[in-house]
Amino acid sequence: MKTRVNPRRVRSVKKSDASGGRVAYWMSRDQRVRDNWALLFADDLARRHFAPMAVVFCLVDDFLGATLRAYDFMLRGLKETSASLRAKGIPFFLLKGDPANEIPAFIRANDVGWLVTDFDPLRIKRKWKARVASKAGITVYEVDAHNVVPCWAASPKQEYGAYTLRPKIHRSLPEFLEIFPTLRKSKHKWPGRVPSIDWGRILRGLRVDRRVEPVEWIEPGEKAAARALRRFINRGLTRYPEQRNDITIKGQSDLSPYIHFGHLSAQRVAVEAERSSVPTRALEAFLEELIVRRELSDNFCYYNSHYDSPGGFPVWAERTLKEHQEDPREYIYTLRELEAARTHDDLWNAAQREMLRRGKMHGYMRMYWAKKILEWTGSPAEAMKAAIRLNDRYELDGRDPNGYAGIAWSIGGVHDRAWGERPVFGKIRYMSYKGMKSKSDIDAYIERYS
Ligand code: FAD
Ligand code: FO1
Repeated sequence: MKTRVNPRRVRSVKKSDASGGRVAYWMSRDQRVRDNWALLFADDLARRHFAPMAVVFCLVDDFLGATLRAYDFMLRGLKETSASLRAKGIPFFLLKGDPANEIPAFIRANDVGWLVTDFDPLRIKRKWKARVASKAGITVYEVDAHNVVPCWAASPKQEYGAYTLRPKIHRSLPEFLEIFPTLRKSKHKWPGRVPSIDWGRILRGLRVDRRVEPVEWIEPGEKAAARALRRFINRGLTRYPEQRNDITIKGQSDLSPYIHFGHLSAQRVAVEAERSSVPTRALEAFLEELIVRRELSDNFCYYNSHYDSPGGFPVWAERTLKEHQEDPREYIYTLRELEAARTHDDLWNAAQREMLRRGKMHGYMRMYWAKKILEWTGSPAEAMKAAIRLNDRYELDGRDPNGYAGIAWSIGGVHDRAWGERPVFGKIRYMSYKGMKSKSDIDAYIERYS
């Protein structure tokens, strides 16, 4: 089919020779209009079949422990996206409930002949998609609109670490790190009424934990994301290598909430960064995180079904942690104590408070934060559960493959190698308070989050 989307970004989840009808893009991970390969593919498909096209989003109340903080950010972004779609003549439908029921019902009620979905390696999404595909009775496509190099094209298996995935990614960049075509105005009008959406009522009606409040420091949505990108490229990118690990300043891009919810395409970030005149060293350091590290997380979650438990650890790590399972723990904290930042370690408490208040802990602190949870709980399994629970409850960018991979790296040596053996950690890389103190002005950081 003539399409402006590289066919290697598209897979058919389900083939059916039933044809005719309309095209629907079931938007989930990539909640944006611009730079969205799934939307572009759905548009091409609709044109080829002279069919109307609509976007549908299915809202659930209980997504991986998300609280009001995450839903407020997401729904405000979706509201903007629905308005941008309307401006292109594309209707946006907001459904509520189990996608396995709501999406097939939408397909039947609206004579949908083709369904396009966006790729997501998380277990819950793959389950949703499989159940929809089995009930839909029509052709279902999956488009990787999140990664620069589609997950399945980058590698056919779980990679050991960044060092094994990097060459495969770099080899594919000339083909995939391309400029996005623009989305044209929809050609075939969707027949019938499109219900208006009362966003206030939707947010009020959500059965979510409202004790974790929205944050004020970041504005959701595509337009705010584009401004944040521009600001970072103009002012932060040049000093990224030196400053990204300095916990006392804003040396990171702060783009992860936008990338997580799909308000901003990582490929757009890479294209704009490459266009800027920043020194190569800064550009390379940034693209290593933005593309290699991030796409390594999708690789891990896609190919390792135990991405959120010790079952996903490499053999050497599982063995060493088992050997040290009975080592005495000098400190043991409950989830409640950790959540309330009530430990003996003032640096760790400050990081926990940054997560509680800001909803985005500094990247360098996240490693120390998770590793201490391994040190202060009864087992790696308990540590994983506590770290994931807190990360997915408070982080704006939580509930993301980056989080599961980051926590598995910290606690279970995923994508890392063995280090000097010590109590509790065995050969898992250790990070000490002293080491943090020697690298950063931890007093300033502690002061800010005291
Ligand atoms: P920048 O340093 O500006 O990086 C830009 C982008 O590159 C990020 O938005 C992200 O997409 C990518 N990136 C940077 N560092 C990493 C990394 N280590 N792994 C994967 N991608 C990376 N990231 C999340 O998006 N959600 C999480 O829930 C999350 N939890 C983490 C938990 C632990 C224990 C660890 C060690 C890391 C975690 N990370 C998570 C990865 C990383 O810390 C964040 O992506 C980063 O801090 C986000 O801030 P930023 O966008 O300002 O980063
Ligand atoms: N995706 C959906 O399709 N429906 C939802 O109701 C939904 C809620 C949600 C809440 C918090 C959050 O962080 C993500 C949420 N997502 C939802 C998924 C999200 O768009 C991403 O696809 C994954 O979290 C990242 O893989």
